[in-house]
Amino acid sequence: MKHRDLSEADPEVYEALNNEIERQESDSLEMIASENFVPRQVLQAQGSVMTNKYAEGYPGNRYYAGCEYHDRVENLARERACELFGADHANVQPHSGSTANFGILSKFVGKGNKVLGPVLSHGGHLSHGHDVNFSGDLFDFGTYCINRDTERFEKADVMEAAREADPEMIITGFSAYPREFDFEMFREVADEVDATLMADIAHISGLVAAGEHQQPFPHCDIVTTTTHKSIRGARGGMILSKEEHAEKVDKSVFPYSQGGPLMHQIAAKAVSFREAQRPEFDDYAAQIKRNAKALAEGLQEKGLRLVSGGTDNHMVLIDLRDEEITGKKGEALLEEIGIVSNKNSVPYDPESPMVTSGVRLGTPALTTRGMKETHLREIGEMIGERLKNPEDTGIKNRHDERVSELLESFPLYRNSEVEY
Ligand code: DSN
Repeated sequence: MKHRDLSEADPEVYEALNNEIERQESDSLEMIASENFVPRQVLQAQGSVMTNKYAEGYPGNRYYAGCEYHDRVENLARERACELFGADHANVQPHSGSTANFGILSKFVGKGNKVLGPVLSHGGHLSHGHDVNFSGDLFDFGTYCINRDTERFEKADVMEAAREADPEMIITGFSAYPREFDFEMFREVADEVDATLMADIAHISGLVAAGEHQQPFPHCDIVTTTTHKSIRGARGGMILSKEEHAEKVDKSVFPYSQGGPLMHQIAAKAVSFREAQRPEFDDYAAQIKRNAKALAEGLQEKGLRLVSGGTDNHMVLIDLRDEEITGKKGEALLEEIGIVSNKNSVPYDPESPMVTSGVRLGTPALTTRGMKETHLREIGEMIGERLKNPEDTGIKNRHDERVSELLESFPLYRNSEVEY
Protein backbone atom coordinates (compact mmCIF):
# COMPACT_ATOMS: atom_id res chain seq x y z
CA MET A 1 0.00 0.00 0.00
CA LYS A 2 1.40 3.36 -0.95
CA HIS A 3 0.96 6.17 1.54
CA ARG A 4 0.51 9.56 -0.04
CA ASP A 5 -0.19 12.93 1.42
CA LEU A 6 -3.86 13.86 1.03
CA SER A 7 -2.93 16.90 -1.05
CA GLU A 8 -1.40 14.56 -3.63
CA ALA A 9 -3.76 11.57 -3.27
CA ASP A 10 -7.03 13.48 -3.45
CA PRO A 11 -6.65 17.17 -4.33
CA GLU A 12 -10.42 17.67 -4.55
CA VAL A 13 -11.13 16.57 -0.98
CA TYR A 14 -7.96 18.32 0.18
CA GLU A 15 -9.20 21.57 -1.30
CA ALA A 16 -12.61 21.20 0.34
CA LEU A 17 -10.96 20.57 3.72
CA ASN A 18 -8.80 23.64 3.33
CA ASN A 19 -11.81 25.71 2.36
CA GLU A 20 -13.62 24.51 5.45
CA ILE A 21 -10.65 25.40 7.68
CA GLU A 22 -10.75 28.86 6.14
CA ARG A 23 -14.52 29.14 6.66
CA GLN A 24 -14.27 28.19 10.33
CA GLU A 25 -11.18 30.29 10.96
CA SER A 26 -11.83 33.50 9.07
CA ASP A 27 -15.27 33.67 7.44
CA SER A 28 -17.83 33.75 10.20
CA LEU A 29 -18.70 34.02 13.85
CA GLU A 30 -20.06 30.59 14.78
CA MET A 31 -23.19 31.10 16.88
CA ILE A 32 -25.12 27.88 16.27
CA ALA A 33 -25.87 26.80 19.84
CA SER A 34 -25.04 23.14 19.17
CA GLU A 35 -21.66 23.68 17.51
CA ASN A 36 -18.16 24.10 18.88
CA PHE A 37 -14.48 23.75 17.95
CA VAL A 38 -12.50 20.79 19.29
CA PRO A 39 -8.87 21.09 20.35
CA ARG A 40 -6.19 19.60 18.10
CA GLN A 41 -5.62 16.59 20.36
CA VAL A 42 -9.23 15.51 19.72
CA LEU A 43 -8.72 15.84 15.95
CA GLN A 44 -5.54 13.79 16.31
CA ALA A 45 -7.32 10.90 18.05
CA GLN A 46 -10.19 11.02 15.53
CA GLY A 47 -7.77 10.71 12.63
CA SER A 48 -5.95 7.76 14.14
CA VAL A 49 -5.39 4.05 13.36
CA MET A 50 -8.17 3.19 15.83
CA THR A 51 -10.42 3.47 12.77
CA ASN A 52 -8.96 0.21 11.41
CA LYS A 53 -10.46 -2.21 13.92
CA TYR A 54 -13.72 -3.98 14.63
CA ALA A 55 -14.43 -4.19 18.34
CA GLU A 56 -18.03 -5.38 18.64
CA GLY A 57 -18.90 -6.08 22.24
CA TYR A 58 -17.53 -4.28 25.28
CA PRO A 59 -14.11 -4.10 27.00
CA GLY A 60 -13.03 -7.57 28.14
CA ASN A 61 -15.84 -9.19 26.15
CA ARG A 62 -15.32 -8.61 22.42
CA TYR A 63 -16.29 -10.62 19.38
CA TYR A 64 -12.89 -9.99 17.74
CA ALA A 65 -9.30 -10.64 18.78
CA GLY A 66 -6.71 -7.87 19.01
CA CYS A 67 -8.76 -5.39 21.06
CA GLU A 68 -6.32 -4.76 23.92
CA TYR A 69 -5.78 -1.07 23.16
CA HIS A 70 -9.40 -0.56 22.18
CA ASP A 71 -10.42 -1.89 25.58
CA ARG A 72 -8.00 0.55 27.16
CA VAL A 73 -9.37 3.65 25.43
CA GLU A 74 -12.99 2.62 25.86
CA ASN A 75 -12.45 2.02 29.58
CA LEU A 76 -10.77 5.43 29.89
CA ALA A 77 -13.70 7.07 28.13
CA ARG A 78 -16.23 5.25 30.34
CA GLU A 79 -14.41 6.02 33.60
CA ARG A 80 -13.91 9.68 32.74
CA ALA A 81 -17.55 10.06 31.69
CA CYS A 82 -18.81 8.52 34.94
CA GLU A 83 -16.60 10.86 36.94
CA LEU A 84 -17.66 13.95 35.02
CA PHE A 85 -21.39 13.27 35.34
CA GLY A 86 -21.62 11.39 38.64
CA ALA A 87 -23.01 8.34 36.83
CA ASP A 88 -22.64 4.70 37.84
CA HIS A 89 -22.38 3.54 34.24
CA ALA A 90 -21.43 4.98 30.86
CA ASN A 91 -21.86 3.57 27.38
CA VAL A 92 -19.71 5.59 24.99
CA GLN A 93 -20.53 3.67 21.80
CA PRO A 94 -23.62 5.49 20.41
CA HIS A 95 -22.82 7.05 17.05
CA SER A 96 -25.07 10.01 17.85
CA GLY A 97 -27.61 11.37 20.33
CA SER A 98 -30.46 10.14 18.14
CA THR A 99 -29.19 6.56 18.02
CA ALA A 100 -28.72 6.68 21.80
CA ASN A 101 -32.37 7.77 22.14
CA PHE A 102 -33.46 5.05 19.71
CA GLY A 103 -31.77 2.32 21.74
CA ILE A 104 -33.12 3.55 25.07
CA LEU A 105 -36.70 4.00 23.88
CA SER A 106 -36.66 0.60 22.17
CA LYS A 107 -35.32 -1.33 25.14
CA PHE A 108 -36.87 0.56 28.04
CA VAL A 109 -40.30 1.38 26.59
CA GLY A 110 -40.96 -1.07 23.78
CA LYS A 111 -42.76 -0.64 20.49
CA GLY A 112 -46.21 0.94 20.68
CA ASN A 113 -45.95 1.86 24.36
CA LYS A 114 -46.41 5.26 25.95
CA VAL A 115 -43.82 8.00 26.37
CA LEU A 116 -44.18 11.66 27.34
CA GLY A 117 -41.87 14.22 25.71
CA PRO A 118 -41.66 17.95 24.99
CA VAL A 119 -43.33 19.46 21.93
CA LEU A 120 -40.69 19.98 19.21
CA SER A 121 -41.50 23.66 18.70
CA HIS A 122 -41.30 24.22 22.49
CA GLY A 123 -37.66 23.17 22.61
CA GLY A 124 -37.83 19.40 22.12
CA HIS A 125 -35.92 17.29 19.61
CA LEU A 126 -37.09 15.19 16.66
CA SER A 127 -36.21 12.02 18.57
CA HIS A 128 -38.51 13.07 21.45
CA GLY A 129 -41.63 11.91 19.63
CA HIS A 130 -41.97 13.88 16.42
CA ASP A 131 -44.04 12.02 13.84
CA VAL A 132 -41.47 12.39 11.01
CA ASN A 133 -38.95 10.56 13.21
CA PHE A 134 -38.65 6.91 14.37
CA SER A 135 -39.76 8.03 17.82
CA GLY A 136 -43.19 9.26 16.73
CA ASP A 137 -43.58 6.28 14.42
CA LEU A 138 -42.70 3.46 16.83
CA PHE A 139 -43.95 4.77 20.19
CA ASP A 140 -47.17 6.27 21.49
CA PHE A 141 -46.03 9.78 22.43
CA GLY A 142 -47.89 12.30 24.54
CA THR A 143 -46.50 15.81 24.83
CA TYR A 144 -46.09 18.56 27.40
CA CYS A 145 -45.89 22.26 26.57
CA ILE A 146 -44.09 25.34 27.70
CA ASN A 147 -46.26 27.64 29.81
CA ARG A 148 -47.61 30.53 27.68
CA ASP A 149 -47.20 33.10 30.46
CA THR A 150 -43.85 32.20 32.00
CA GLU A 151 -42.35 30.60 28.86
CA ARG A 152 -40.87 27.92 31.14
CA PHE A 153 -41.75 24.30 31.80
CA GLU A 154 -43.97 24.43 34.88
CA LYS A 155 -44.66 21.49 37.17
CA ALA A 156 -48.48 21.82 37.01
CA ASP A 157 -48.48 21.63 33.17
CA VAL A 158 -46.08 18.67 33.01
CA MET A 159 -48.02 16.88 35.77
CA GLU A 160 -51.32 17.33 33.95
CA ALA A 161 -49.83 15.97 30.70
CA ALA A 162 -48.24 13.05 32.57
CA ARG A 163 -51.50 12.09 34.29
CA GLU A 164 -53.29 12.15 30.97
CA ALA A 165 -50.64 10.13 29.10
CA ASP A 166 -49.78 7.70 31.94
CA PRO A 167 -46.40 7.04 30.24
CA GLU A 168 -43.82 4.36 30.94
CA MET A 169 -41.10 6.93 30.36
CA ILE A 170 -40.84 10.71 30.57
CA ILE A 171 -38.22 12.53 28.52
CA THR A 172 -36.82 15.81 29.78
CA GLY A 173 -34.06 17.79 28.04
CA PHE A 174 -34.31 20.28 25.20
CA SER A 175 -32.59 21.68 22.10
CA ALA A 176 -33.98 25.20 22.29
CA TYR A 177 -34.75 26.07 25.91
CA PRO A 178 -32.68 28.94 27.32
CA ARG A 179 -33.44 28.18 30.97
CA GLU A 180 -32.15 25.71 33.56
CA PHE A 181 -33.51 22.17 33.06
CA ASP A 182 -35.31 21.29 36.31
CA PHE A 183 -34.52 17.57 36.68
CA GLU A 184 -35.79 17.50 40.27
CA MET A 185 -39.23 18.75 39.19
CA PHE A 186 -39.40 16.12 36.43
CA ARG A 187 -38.47 13.42 38.98
CA GLU A 188 -41.40 14.44 41.15
CA VAL A 189 -43.73 14.15 38.16
CA ALA A 190 -42.22 10.81 37.07
CA ASP A 191 -42.66 9.40 40.59
CA GLU A 192 -46.29 10.51 40.64
CA VAL A 193 -47.09 8.45 37.50
CA ASP A 194 -44.52 5.71 38.16
CA ALA A 195 -42.49 6.42 35.00
CA THR A 196 -38.81 6.03 34.21
CA LEU A 197 -37.14 9.42 33.79
CA MET A 198 -34.75 9.96 30.89
CA ALA A 199 -32.89 13.23 30.36
CA ASP A 200 -31.39 14.27 27.05
CA ILE A 201 -28.64 16.69 28.06
CA ALA A 202 -27.05 17.02 24.60
CA HIS A 203 -26.99 20.81 24.66
CA ILE A 204 -25.94 21.41 28.25
CA SER A 205 -23.56 18.50 28.89
CA GLY A 206 -20.52 20.80 29.12
CA LEU A 207 -22.28 22.96 31.70
CA VAL A 208 -23.33 19.89 33.67
CA ALA A 209 -19.82 18.39 33.57
CA ALA A 210 -18.39 21.65 34.91
CA GLY A 211 -20.96 21.95 37.71
CA GLU A 212 -22.51 25.00 36.02
CA HIS A 213 -25.96 23.43 35.80
CA GLN A 214 -28.26 21.35 38.00
CA GLN A 215 -27.06 17.73 37.91
CA PRO A 216 -29.30 15.08 36.28
CA PHE A 217 -28.19 12.40 38.77
CA PRO A 218 -29.62 11.24 41.13
CA HIS A 219 -32.93 12.56 39.76
CA CYS A 220 -32.85 10.82 36.37
CA ASP A 221 -32.63 7.09 35.71
CA ILE A 222 -30.99 7.37 32.29
CA VAL A 223 -29.21 10.27 30.61
CA THR A 224 -28.41 10.51 26.91
CA THR A 225 -26.20 13.13 25.32
CA THR A 226 -24.11 14.06 22.36
CA THR A 227 -20.42 14.57 23.01
CA HIS A 228 -19.65 17.56 20.78
CA LYS A 229 -21.79 20.51 21.83
CA SER A 230 -21.04 22.56 24.96
CA ILE A 231 -18.74 19.74 26.16
CA ARG A 232 -16.51 20.50 23.16
CA GLY A 233 -15.62 16.91 22.31
CA ALA A 234 -15.53 14.38 19.52
CA ARG A 235 -18.76 14.10 17.54
CA GLY A 236 -20.98 11.27 18.77
CA GLY A 237 -23.37 10.11 21.47
CA MET A 238 -23.28 8.58 24.94
CA ILE A 239 -25.62 7.04 27.52
CA LEU A 240 -25.17 7.39 31.27
CA SER A 241 -27.18 5.52 33.87
CA LYS A 242 -27.62 4.27 37.36
CA GLU A 243 -26.12 0.83 38.02
CA GLU A 244 -29.45 -1.00 37.99
CA HIS A 245 -29.94 -0.08 34.31
CA ALA A 246 -26.36 -0.72 33.14
CA GLU A 247 -26.86 -4.11 31.53
CA LYS A 248 -29.99 -3.07 29.66
CA VAL A 249 -28.34 0.17 28.51
CA ASP A 250 -25.44 -1.79 27.02
CA LYS A 251 -27.79 -4.21 25.27
CA SER A 252 -29.75 -1.26 23.85
CA VAL A 253 -26.63 -0.16 21.94
CA PHE A 254 -24.98 -3.46 21.06
CA PRO A 255 -26.35 -5.76 19.79
CA TYR A 256 -29.75 -4.02 19.58
CA SER A 257 -29.22 -0.80 17.65
CA GLN A 258 -25.59 -0.75 16.49
CA GLY A 259 -22.87 -3.05 15.24
CA GLY A 260 -19.18 -2.22 15.42
CA PRO A 261 -18.34 0.85 17.52
CA LEU A 262 -16.34 3.66 15.92
CA MET A 263 -13.21 3.19 18.00
CA HIS A 264 -11.39 6.27 16.64
CA GLN A 265 -14.37 8.33 17.81
CA ILE A 266 -14.31 6.60 21.20
CA ALA A 267 -10.59 7.36 21.56
CA ALA A 268 -11.37 10.99 20.74
CA LYS A 269 -14.26 11.01 23.25
CA ALA A 270 -11.80 9.79 25.90
CA VAL A 271 -9.45 12.67 25.02
CA SER A 272 -12.23 15.23 25.17
CA PHE A 273 -13.46 13.96 28.53
CA ARG A 274 -9.89 14.35 29.83
CA GLU A 275 -10.02 17.96 28.62
CA ALA A 276 -13.33 18.47 30.41
CA GLN A 277 -11.79 17.20 33.66
CA ARG A 278 -9.23 20.01 33.69
CA PRO A 279 -9.95 22.99 35.95
CA GLU A 280 -9.73 25.30 32.88
CA PHE A 281 -12.83 23.63 31.51
CA ASP A 282 -14.83 24.77 34.56
CA ASP A 283 -13.76 28.35 33.80
CA TYR A 284 -14.71 27.85 30.15
CA ALA A 285 -18.23 26.63 31.06
CA ALA A 286 -18.77 29.53 33.47
CA GLN A 287 -17.66 31.94 30.73
CA ILE A 288 -20.13 30.39 28.25
CA LYS A 289 -22.95 31.36 30.62
CA ARG A 290 -21.62 34.85 31.32
CA ASN A 291 -21.23 35.37 27.57
CA ALA A 292 -24.81 34.22 26.91
CA LYS A 293 -26.12 36.74 29.47
CA ALA A 294 -24.06 39.51 27.88
CA LEU A 295 -25.36 38.52 24.42
CA ALA A 296 -28.93 38.64 25.76
CA GLU A 297 -28.34 42.13 27.20
CA GLY A 298 -26.99 43.39 23.87
CA LEU A 299 -29.99 42.02 21.97
CA GLN A 300 -32.46 43.48 24.47
CA GLU A 301 -30.63 46.81 24.43
CA LYS A 302 -31.55 47.04 20.73
CA GLY A 303 -35.19 46.20 21.43
CA LEU A 304 -35.44 42.50 20.57
CA ARG A 305 -37.68 40.19 22.59
CA LEU A 306 -36.18 36.98 23.95
CA VAL A 307 -38.19 33.88 24.77
CA SER A 308 -38.54 33.77 28.60
CA GLY A 309 -36.83 37.17 28.81
CA GLY A 310 -33.24 35.95 28.99
CA THR A 311 -31.01 32.94 29.56
CA ASP A 312 -29.62 30.68 32.30
CA ASN A 313 -27.48 28.56 30.02
CA HIS A 314 -25.51 28.80 26.75
CA MET A 315 -28.25 30.01 24.42
CA VAL A 316 -30.81 32.68 23.68
CA LEU A 317 -33.89 32.39 21.53
CA ILE A 318 -34.97 35.59 19.76
CA ASP A 319 -38.72 35.94 19.22
CA LEU A 320 -39.34 37.83 15.96
CA ARG A 321 -43.16 37.66 16.03
CA ASP A 322 -43.37 41.43 16.65
CA GLU A 323 -40.77 42.23 13.98
CA GLU A 324 -41.19 42.50 10.23
CA ILE A 325 -39.04 39.47 9.47
CA THR A 326 -39.28 35.68 9.96
CA GLY A 327 -36.65 33.41 11.47
CA LYS A 328 -35.63 32.31 8.00
CA LYS A 329 -35.05 35.89 6.90
CA GLY A 330 -33.25 36.69 10.18
CA GLU A 331 -30.85 33.77 9.70
CA ALA A 332 -30.09 34.99 6.15
CA LEU A 333 -29.58 38.62 7.25
CA LEU A 334 -27.06 37.53 9.87
CA GLU A 335 -25.24 35.24 7.46
CA GLU A 336 -24.73 38.24 5.16
CA ILE A 337 -22.63 39.90 7.87
CA GLY A 338 -20.75 36.70 8.76
CA ILE A 339 -22.78 35.58 11.76
CA VAL A 340 -23.86 31.93 11.50
CA SER A 341 -27.03 31.09 13.46
CA ASN A 342 -30.15 29.04 12.84
CA LYS A 343 -33.81 29.84 12.38
CA ASN A 344 -35.80 28.15 15.13
CA SER A 345 -39.44 27.81 16.10
CA VAL A 346 -40.50 29.73 19.18
CA PRO A 347 -43.22 28.32 21.47
CA TYR A 348 -46.68 28.69 19.87
CA ASP A 349 -45.07 29.74 16.58
CA PRO A 350 -47.53 30.58 13.78
CA GLU A 351 -44.88 29.87 11.11
CA SER A 352 -43.82 26.45 9.76
CA PRO A 353 -40.55 24.80 10.94
CA MET A 354 -38.93 25.74 7.60
CA VAL A 355 -39.74 29.43 8.14
CA THR A 356 -40.19 29.97 11.92
CA SER A 357 -40.44 33.17 13.97
CA GLY A 358 -37.21 32.73 15.88
CA VAL A 359 -33.43 32.76 15.71
CA ARG A 360 -31.43 30.58 18.11
CA LEU A 361 -27.97 31.76 19.16
CA GLY A 362 -25.36 30.09 21.36
CA THR A 363 -22.03 31.11 22.89
CA PRO A 364 -19.96 27.86 23.25
CA ALA A 365 -17.98 28.29 20.01
CA LEU A 366 -17.17 31.99 20.43
CA THR A 367 -16.18 31.32 24.05
CA THR A 368 -13.76 28.68 22.75
CA ARG A 369 -12.24 31.39 20.54
CA GLY A 370 -11.58 33.39 23.69
CA MET A 371 -14.30 36.03 23.51
CA LYS A 372 -15.63 37.58 26.70
CA GLU A 373 -18.69 39.53 27.86
CA THR A 374 -17.76 42.81 26.14
CA HIS A 375 -17.49 41.07 22.77
CA LEU A 376 -20.75 39.15 23.16
CA ARG A 377 -22.59 42.26 24.26
CA GLU A 378 -21.29 44.09 21.20
CA ILE A 379 -22.25 41.16 18.95
CA GLY A 380 -25.73 41.15 20.52
CA GLU A 381 -26.09 44.85 19.69
CA MET A 382 -24.93 44.25 16.12
CA ILE A 383 -27.45 41.44 15.68
CA GLY A 384 -30.19 43.66 17.11
CA GLU A 385 -29.34 46.51 14.73
CA ARG A 386 -29.17 44.19 11.74
CA LEU A 387 -32.50 42.48 12.43
CA LYS A 388 -34.25 45.78 13.16
CA ASN A 389 -32.86 47.47 10.01
CA PRO A 390 -32.78 44.78 7.31
CA GLU A 391 -32.57 47.28 4.41
CA ASP A 392 -29.83 49.51 5.85
CA THR A 393 -26.68 48.82 3.80
CA GLY A 394 -24.61 51.24 5.90
CA ILE A 395 -25.25 49.15 9.01
CA LYS A 396 -24.64 45.96 7.02
CA ASN A 397 -21.22 47.13 5.75
CA ARG A 398 -20.15 48.37 9.19
CA HIS A 399 -21.06 45.03 10.78
CA ASP A 400 -19.36 43.06 8.03
CA GLU A 401 -16.12 44.92 8.72
CA ARG A 402 -16.39 44.55 12.48
CA VAL A 403 -17.03 40.79 12.21
CA SER A 404 -13.81 40.45 10.16
CA GLU A 405 -11.87 42.38 12.82
CA LEU A 406 -13.21 40.15 15.58
CA LEU A 407 -12.31 36.99 13.64
CA GLU A 408 -8.81 38.34 13.10
CA SER A 409 -8.42 39.16 16.80
CA PHE A 410 -9.46 35.70 17.99
CA PRO A 411 -7.61 33.10 15.90
CA LEU A 412 -8.81 29.53 16.14
CA TYR A 413 -6.40 26.85 14.89
CA ARG A 414 -3.89 29.08 13.10
CA ASN A 415 -1.32 30.94 15.16
CA SER A 416 -3.55 30.59 18.18
CA GLU A 417 -2.06 31.45 21.53
CA VAL A 418 -5.27 30.53 23.30
CA GLU A 419 -4.96 27.28 25.26
CA TYR A 420 -8.12 25.26 24.97
N1 DSN B 1 -28.86 19.40 15.70
C1 DSN B 1 -28.92 19.64 17.11
C2 DSN B 1 -29.21 21.07 17.44
O1 DSN B 1 -28.83 21.91 16.68
O2 DSN B 1 -29.76 21.34 18.48
C3 DSN B 1 -29.87 18.73 17.79
O3 DSN B 1 -29.63 17.44 17.39
